[in-house]
Parts: sequence; C-alpha cells; structure tokens
Amino acid sequence: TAAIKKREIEEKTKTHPCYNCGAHEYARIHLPVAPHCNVQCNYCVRKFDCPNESRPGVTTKVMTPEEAFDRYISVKEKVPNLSVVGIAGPGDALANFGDTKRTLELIREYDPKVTFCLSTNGLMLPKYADELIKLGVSHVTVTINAVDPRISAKIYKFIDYMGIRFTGENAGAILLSNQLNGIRLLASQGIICKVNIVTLKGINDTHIPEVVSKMKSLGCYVTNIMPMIPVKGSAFENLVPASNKEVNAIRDICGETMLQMYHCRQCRADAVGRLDNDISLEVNEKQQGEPA
Ligand code: CLF
Ligand code: SF4
Repeated sequence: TAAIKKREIEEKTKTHPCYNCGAHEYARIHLPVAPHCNVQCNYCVRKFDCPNESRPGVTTKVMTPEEAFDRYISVKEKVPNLSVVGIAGPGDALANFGDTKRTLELIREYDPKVTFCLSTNGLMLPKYADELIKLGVSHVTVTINAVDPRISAKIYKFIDYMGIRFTGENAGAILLSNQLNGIRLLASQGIICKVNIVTLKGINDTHIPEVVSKMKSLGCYVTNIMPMIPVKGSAFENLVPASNKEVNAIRDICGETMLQMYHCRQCRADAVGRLDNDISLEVNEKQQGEPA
C-alpha cells in the first residue's frame, strides 16, 4: 500500500500547476480560512496577505470553513481542470489549524480525489505533520529564508511559540529546527515538499545556495526562490528588492543542486484558476453580489 500511495501522490504532482510547470492547464483554488500568524517576518505587514506564499499588499476577506466549502463547490462546477485546493493564509495555515482542518475535512467528504496543498512558515509543522498526512495533504510548502539562526535573527522580529515570545537568534533557532524536523517528518512519509525562499538583498542572498543544499539533503522536491516585494510599513520597506534577473541568476546556480520553480505568480490567499489566468476578483465580486 505504500507503493500505491506513492503512485497516487506522483499522479497528483503531474496535475499540480505549481509543482509541475507542464501542468499549466490545471487550476487551483486557495481558501482563505487562516487569518492568524505566529511569526513576524520583517517583510510582512499583518493586515495584508502572508507574502511567504501570497502577493503582499493584498487584503483577502477571511472565510469560515463552511463558507470556504461553499466556494469550493461553486468554483468546481465552473472551473475546468480544478485539481488543487490550497490553504495559503492570509496568515499561517497551521496557526489556524482548527479551521484549516475543518475546511479540508468538509472538502474531502465531498471530493475524495482533489489534491490538498498547504503553505506554512513551519513553526507548528512537527506538531501537525501527522495530522496533515491523515487529512490527505500531499503537497506542503514551507518558507525557509535561512538555515543559520544568526541570519534568521535579521529576518524575523519574533515568534510566538508555546505561549512564549522569542526574539533574535533564539527565535531563529527554534523556527529553523521546527522547519527542518517538520520537513523530515513529511518527506519520510512520501509527502512532496516545496521550500519557498524570499530573496533579501544583503541579508540572505548569498546564503540561498546553502539553504537549497540543505533542502535537497532533506528530500525536498523543489525550491521556489522568490523576489521580495516591498510592503509599506514593514521593517524591510526600504530594502532594495532583487530584480527578476538577479533572482533568476540565483535560481540558475541552485538549479545545479535541485529542481527550481521559475513560474511562481505570488498568488493571492484567495486565488482561483490557472496560474496564468487568476479569476479570484471575478469570483469575489460575484459572491458579494449574491443575496445573503
Ligand atoms: Fe497554492 Fe502554493 Fe499550493 Fe500552489 S500557490 S499553496 S503550492 S496551490 Fe504556486 Fe502561487 Fe507561487 Fe504559491 S504560484 S504563490 S507557488
Ligand atoms: Fe507575515 Fe506570513 Fe511571515 Fe506570518 S509567516 S509574518 S503572515 S509573511
């Protein structure tokens, strides 16, 4: 049965538009059920969507699991090739685990086949890895910007963990060890892991190849090196963002180590449709226009 499961997950990867650039005719839907976050990244302003996996500067309306389920059903009827349901904020999927879990349970009862995908900062991954697998999540993204707590200390203002707020290198060390152990737990069970890395010039840009080598050694499937899009009011609002050319150059170097993603669209936390044709705004408008 382990072999059957492995084959099933391989099939799902083939129709996942983020994990396979050849799967561009397939669509995904993000269900924005996760408003809270347990980390403060210096490039993020929390009233907007989590820029670890979403377009920063966008504010998404949060849904209850029941509302999210209704949206899934109505979108599934209209969007052909809808292969993936993702939970990508607007905060952290695992800092809102109850609602993330309920949403996936509702959908799984209705649709036994659709691929479940989730993105997280990884802080709570060791705690929930096993539950995610039981819920049928096959693809998990963790944003890991550094594998050295001294560098992490410059990227994260704080983490809230076990009721305590940690800062500096302590915060970086706890976050990193949970991210790495979380990925180990998932990868050992055949879950496909992607690591997002936000390029922060002068902070982690020269360190990124080391992050990628570590991810390769943990059995990650792909890394997605992204530009930072500056957000007004964030601690990094004045950090000069890396250009597409600079990001592509880092991807090319890291491509010698492992598979790289070049087609990320830095989607909204309520994205709907194909990566090259997002229809979330239409879907939002329509839903607001419908009688309550
Ligand atoms: Fe969504 Fe992310 Fe799953 Fe894709 S997005 S949770 S892996 S289904 Fe994709 Fe969008 Fe880039 Fe993310 S293009 S921001 S990588
Ligand atoms: Fe913002 Fe996402 Fe970082 Fe939380 S994990 S602080 S939502 S970028």
